Amino acid sequence: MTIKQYIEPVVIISDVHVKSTNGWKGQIDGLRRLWAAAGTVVFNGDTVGVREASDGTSAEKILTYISEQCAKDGAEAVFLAGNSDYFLDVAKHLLLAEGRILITHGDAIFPEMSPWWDEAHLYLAARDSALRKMPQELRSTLEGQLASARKATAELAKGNSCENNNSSFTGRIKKKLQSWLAKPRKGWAIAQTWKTMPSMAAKFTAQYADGVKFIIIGHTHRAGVWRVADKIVVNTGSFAGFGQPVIAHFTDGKLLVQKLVRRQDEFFPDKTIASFSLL
Ligand SMILES: [Mn+2]
Repeated sequence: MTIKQYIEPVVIISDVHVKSTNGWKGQIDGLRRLWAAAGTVVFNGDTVGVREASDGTSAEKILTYISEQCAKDGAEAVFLAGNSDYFLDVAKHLLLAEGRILITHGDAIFPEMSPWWDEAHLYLAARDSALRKMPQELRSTLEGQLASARKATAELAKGNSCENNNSSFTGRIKKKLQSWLAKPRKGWAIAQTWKTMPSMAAKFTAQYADGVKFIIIGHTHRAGVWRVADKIVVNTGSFAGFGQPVIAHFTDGKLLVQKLVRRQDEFFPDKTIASFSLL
């Protein structure tokens, strides 16, 4: 496998979830301090959640704007696909440090993608079918697993957009009611997912990328660093809502995880909460 040389320091963030409303440029500008000293910024999935913002700007154009802001600050932006922006024509993972660090959004580590989700069972079936259609030797590889996750997400999105177009007013009310009723169950499912996420990430790494020591993900919107057996799991969290994201920072054989502070609409790197030497 060939690994591209990325200019260090490499900064990794996830789940920016750029707003689809007018404030999207300001939101991106508020992140510039995060890559001020970086050579490369990896946006580890769910950077955008919609194909088009309300002002008509496409997801691809929003990414171009992000790339331009990074370039102004001397950093190259690298985008990976998450489950919300599965449609982007970009990779779903990246290996750093001679393959010892795996960066991927994290939806693929759960067979159901988002176990708290109402349609988890549909996704599970779609993922299963995508895997069954794959040549056997590909199924148990990292690439095969990630491809099946992306395929299942795309399958489901296709189904949902038909449903939305045809849904009646009473149908929509019914759906809303159902989602309110499901709230306590959902809260429990999210808490369960947060609990199992480190072990699921470590298991996924051991199964499909065993040479990897560090797996850096996002997706569950809960930031943190965990050691599970011989793997280190880093979750960089999310910028959506009241999320408390962190950044991972790789340079000179050292991996740091840094807290961020938010002042109004701007994020600034703060205390280092974990540091690892890969040398
Ligand atoms: Mn996600």
